[in-house]
Amino acid sequence: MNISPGGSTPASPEHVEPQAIRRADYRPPQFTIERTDLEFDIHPGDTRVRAQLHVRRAQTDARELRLHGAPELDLRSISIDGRALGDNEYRVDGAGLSVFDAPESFVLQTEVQIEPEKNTALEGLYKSGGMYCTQCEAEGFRCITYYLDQPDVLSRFTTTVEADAHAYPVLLANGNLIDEIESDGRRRVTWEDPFPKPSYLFALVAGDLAVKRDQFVTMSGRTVRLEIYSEPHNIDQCDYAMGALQRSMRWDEEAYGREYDLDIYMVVAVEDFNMGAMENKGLNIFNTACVLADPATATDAAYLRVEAVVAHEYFHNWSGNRVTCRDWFQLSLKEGFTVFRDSQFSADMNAATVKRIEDVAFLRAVQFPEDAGPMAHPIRPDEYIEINNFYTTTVYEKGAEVVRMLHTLLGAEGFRRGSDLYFERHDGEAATTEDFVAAMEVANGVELDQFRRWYGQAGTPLIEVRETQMGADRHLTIEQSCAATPGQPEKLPFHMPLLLGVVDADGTPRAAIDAAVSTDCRARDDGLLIELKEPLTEITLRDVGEGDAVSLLRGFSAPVRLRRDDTSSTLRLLARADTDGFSRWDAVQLLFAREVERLHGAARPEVDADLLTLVDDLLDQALALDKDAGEPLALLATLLSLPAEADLFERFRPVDVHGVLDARDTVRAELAANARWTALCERLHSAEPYDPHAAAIARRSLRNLAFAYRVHGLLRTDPAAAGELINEHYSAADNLTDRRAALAAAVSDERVPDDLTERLLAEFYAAFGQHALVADVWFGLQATSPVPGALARVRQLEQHPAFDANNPNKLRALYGGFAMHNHRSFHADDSSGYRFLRECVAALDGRNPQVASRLLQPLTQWQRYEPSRQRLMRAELETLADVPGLSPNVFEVVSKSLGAA
Ligand code: HT7
Ligand code: ZN
Repeated sequence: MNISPGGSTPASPEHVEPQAIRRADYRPPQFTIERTDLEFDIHPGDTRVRAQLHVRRAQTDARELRLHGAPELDLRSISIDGRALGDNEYRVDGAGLSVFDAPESFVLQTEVQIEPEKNTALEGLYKSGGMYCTQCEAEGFRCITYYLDQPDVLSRFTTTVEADAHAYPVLLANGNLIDEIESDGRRRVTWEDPFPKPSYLFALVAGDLAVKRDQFVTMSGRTVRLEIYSEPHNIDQCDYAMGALQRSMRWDEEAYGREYDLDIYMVVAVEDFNMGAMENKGLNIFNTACVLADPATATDAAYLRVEAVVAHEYFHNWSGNRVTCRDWFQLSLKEGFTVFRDSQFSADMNAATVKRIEDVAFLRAVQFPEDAGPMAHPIRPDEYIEINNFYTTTVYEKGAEVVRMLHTLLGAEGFRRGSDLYFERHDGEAATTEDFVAAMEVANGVELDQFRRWYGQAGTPLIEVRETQMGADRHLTIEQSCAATPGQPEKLPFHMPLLLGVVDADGTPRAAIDAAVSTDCRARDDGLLIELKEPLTEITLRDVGEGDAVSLLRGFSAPVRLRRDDTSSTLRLLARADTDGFSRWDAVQLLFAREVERLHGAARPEVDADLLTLVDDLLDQALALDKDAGEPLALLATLLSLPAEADLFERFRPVDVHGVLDARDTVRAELAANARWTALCERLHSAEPYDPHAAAIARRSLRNLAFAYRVHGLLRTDPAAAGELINEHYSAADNLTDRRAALAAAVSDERVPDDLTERLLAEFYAAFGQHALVADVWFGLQATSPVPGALARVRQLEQHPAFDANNPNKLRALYGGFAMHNHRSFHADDSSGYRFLRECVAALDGRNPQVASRLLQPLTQWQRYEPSRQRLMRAELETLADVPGLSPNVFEVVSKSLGAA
């Protein structure tokens, strides 16, 4: 029986045009929920959720209590202070429940029936394999029960879970375990979380799980129990995550003075998960891809990801949970700050410069296009239709860059003073980005008014630098501007740090810089820090002659595009000799990119001799290093890598996809002809067993790069020998990183003998395909293969028994791999790639709108391409827009990218 909808009929969700929610409309809650007591009675097909909400009026004129609730909730009973409500006292509709005349303070009791087994959207309570688990951020709690499902309502939760004792012996929720009993084959446990929290941090898990246990002694001497749960067959892959968790806990104490607060910290690994992981209070839930790691099932990149995500979720305990967000427009308050914190941590644990380079490469390849496209938004957006569409690289990664700039401007100590004050002032509160900036200001006695523009203005600023030689001095004019973005035609100048240095013509980095600057500036160990504020800044660098090179934007001190009229010789000097690793990498990348530009459409595709000499020099530097040298090897691996295809597309307007890829292939072929790759590959060989530490990762990254170039060199002259080399590399591998490198080479070129590629793929699947995450690697490699026929292969793989169209990791590996990383096939001239993606998204939208709208992203970038291609891409978006009953998620992305919203 369903006692809803009370007095009225719910509107059919298909016919309601999704409405935008605006930041300016924020109002404090009318009611608060002081205590939340939940009881889950889990029966497959009939799960009941009983909620007792201790509600108090927060605004004197409030009468109607409006609770959020998804249309799937089946209300079975409702009462206030023990009295059942009559039909005229409440109403249920498609978005929630209203209690018309709510008293000042009362206990609202509801019981709903839900069906987690049918929940394919993976929001709320759902089933992943044999286990029940939850995902409540951002608005999933309303799929579990009627509630004030908004982050500014903080409540103390007690959670009782009851389920079949045999099938679900492990029953977890937030906080500390306070009761457990078993009778009549049912197990019943109660958890109490002493920290008030918003509903998005609620979590529950029920399953037959194995556990890995350890502990951590905090800086004040408390012992915290640490538990990582997974399905039994994965439990041996949880040791690395446990170590990463302990390192994170120690680091947060040392770097930020933050100590863990509960007596237990639990992590649960689940296979079906929409994102990477979730920081629920005391009970993190992780995508298996971000927690499991062993040499056979995780690449080096996966190990680093596990370490970073474990740290990220742990750091949220302070930046997110103890201090949470007032509303979802403030998302970057917790995400930008926490990404910044996890990047500092990863830099401290591993090769710091390479971490910085990877972060910048990702920002440029993904966030810059977003900031220049139809979905561009400030890190603190002004409106959204579907909040899940705003978990973006802008909010996360650009948000982290904004926090990093504060760190640069205030210095490490000033920043720490600011973060201490922020945590002290707002502990236990729902805060805003404004509160964060204000704490930084007050703690440092500075004024950051102009800096605040970073929170409100979208778009990537452009910094244009003109250099003029004036006798013995170099004069720089630095202009900043920012192009219009949707809804923001005009931009005001930003306040940003620009870190610069000088390298003398003979390759000596300048220790001290003598400069006259039209704005605030100060000398630091790593260069001269200039605070850009005006549209135009003038700098005179004394005693900087013709052949000396100015290193601009060291460490990528601000998230900007830099345009400079420098010569190739300046870039080569910086590439060889700058003290700043990022700046060296940036110089080489620019040289490569300019070469691709020059060769694009050139009559004679001959690669510049000076560029090849630079590569020779870098290879000589690599050959001179010890194979355990660590960071310098890792840096050389990044210096010697060609810009990613997506990075190169950023440099062309319009993008001639196939022409750019052809030019990139020409440069790669020329680099691959260098005989030093063979020597390097051999020199970096190691007989040591697999080790996931920084020095070993550095060695493997350069060795596998050398191997890939070697294969490409041989493919031109002797494909059979190239095949032999691939086969050897595969057979000698004792870990997934090397095995994957061999397979990537096997699928990378049509000249690799077919039978070898097929044999290796089959052997790999037979040996490791039973591990879901390795199967994802296998799907991904084939989906991204530039060899003709990739789409047919992807269609075949959709039918493979290991492919599961409801598992986000599989969808990302196969569809995401194809649409985001297989530029040759996705951009096939006959539009087949675009059509395929549109069909996938349309089919998926009804089952999992969050993943569907994310997968759609490559089509939304249509403005970047030539007009004929734009038409084809738009046509698919238009077809999708006509599909009846689109989710708000896909509706928002489609309509904004067609310019209709
Ligand atoms: N705070 C979390 C963001 C999130 C999420 C996680 C899993 C599934 C759906 C989700 N929606 C939002 C993860 C984080 O940034 O730490
Ligand atoms: Zn986060």
